[in-house]
Amino acid sequence: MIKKILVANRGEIAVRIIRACREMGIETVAVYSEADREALHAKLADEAVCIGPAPSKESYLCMERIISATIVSGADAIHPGFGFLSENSKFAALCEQCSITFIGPSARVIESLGNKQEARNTMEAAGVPIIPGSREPVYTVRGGEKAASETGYPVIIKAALGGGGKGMRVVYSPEDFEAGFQTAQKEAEMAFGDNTMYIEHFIQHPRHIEFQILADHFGNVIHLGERDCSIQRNHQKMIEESPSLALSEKLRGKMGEAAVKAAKAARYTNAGTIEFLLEKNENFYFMEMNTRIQVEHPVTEWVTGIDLIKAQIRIASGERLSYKQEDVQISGHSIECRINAENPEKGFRPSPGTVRGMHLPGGKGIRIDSAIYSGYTITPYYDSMVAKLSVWAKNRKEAVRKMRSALGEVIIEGIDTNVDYQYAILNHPDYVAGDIDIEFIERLKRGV
Ligand code: MV4
Repeated sequence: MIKKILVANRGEIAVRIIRACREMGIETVAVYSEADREALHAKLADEAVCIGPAPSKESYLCMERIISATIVSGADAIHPGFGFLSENSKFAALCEQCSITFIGPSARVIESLGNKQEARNTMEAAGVPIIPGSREPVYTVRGGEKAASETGYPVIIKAALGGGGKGMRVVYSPEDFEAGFQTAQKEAEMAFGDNTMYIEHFIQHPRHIEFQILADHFGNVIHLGERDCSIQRNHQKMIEESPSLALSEKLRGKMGEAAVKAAKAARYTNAGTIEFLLEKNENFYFMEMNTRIQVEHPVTEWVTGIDLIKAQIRIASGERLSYKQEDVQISGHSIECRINAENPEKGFRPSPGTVRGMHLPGGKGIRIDSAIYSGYTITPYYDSMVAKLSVWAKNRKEAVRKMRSALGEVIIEGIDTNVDYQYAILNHPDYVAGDIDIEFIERLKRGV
């Protein structure tokens, strides 16, 4: 039984977790940095502990301070949210050593899936389709060239500890391999302190489709359908939806089965996400597995009716999954837009500042996940996402209309936001037709 949870995060996800705990009768402890004294999560929790100065390294990323706050406050579990320490296997291991329940998979599983090269091999062995490429880690230009020519150009060079686009280079021909490899490897060394690389064939114009899974400690694994996250720029998702227009019932079944197989092969527990690339011809490939709750989880909650944060807490408490695969019904359509404090006309430059006044939409089928309020000052220290707007309607057409209507209502004075940019996407003929892939925003920028 978990009685008290320390939320090792900030912003809207911290608020989201605190709300779930309160509904479950679980006490909450917030942690906050000196820059977050007035932050909503610190106000809403039962207790709040200051864990250090504004820079993340000295506060939200500081394991020792977070563990100390957990022990001092008498919390028996930590929910890491997303980002920060959420996929740090050392942190999960430290929790295990201190007899604190880490709400997520085991440290061992986080570490093993954090190595994307290793994860590829695990998935291939389990019969999950992977992208053609190297089976062994690659450390040298020579080794990489050999793997690339065996794989076939174009190739993508990736860092074993990468993900999210860091330490990655696309190479279209052998002449460009050496330069691409060296840049990618240098980036990997800088970002992860590790120069292990691997090579994959570069898949062009795919969709990013990810499957939500839940796995308990008794070997039960189910999937909750997919999210289409193709609308992104610079590896930052902007709009997510569920279900994806690209999946027939049959393909959903096949990919869902592969996702469950992947989770079982990894001996996964708690909530997780299997990322796939999906080609127009319906070929799909495992890309990586994320071991955290994700920003875009609300669209899955809308179409399944399942509260994913509560599910995570129940699984971590040792409860069995209360639903079987056949109990999971995907109903209607959901879309989420990320609202960021940034200026799309100035290269999406962050726009911190004080919220002078605001109005956020509401009504049937409209949900806001946010931690801003009128008078709140958005600081430049953390990421620029200030709210998530998600909607549900019985089909995609109505969900698109509802999202346009809701975006049209948003007023946030005092800072710049991407709301008008999001509105423009919701009116783009390709988006409306559901004709999207991961290059959508690139094409929009180039005006094609
Ligand atoms: C790829 C790919 C095409 N082919 N791998 C981007 C981040 C990291 N998770 C892996 N990524 C990609 N890997 C192969 N073999 C294209 C991307 C990619 C991408 C994937 C999903 C969503 C947006 C993306 C944007 C650029 C590149």
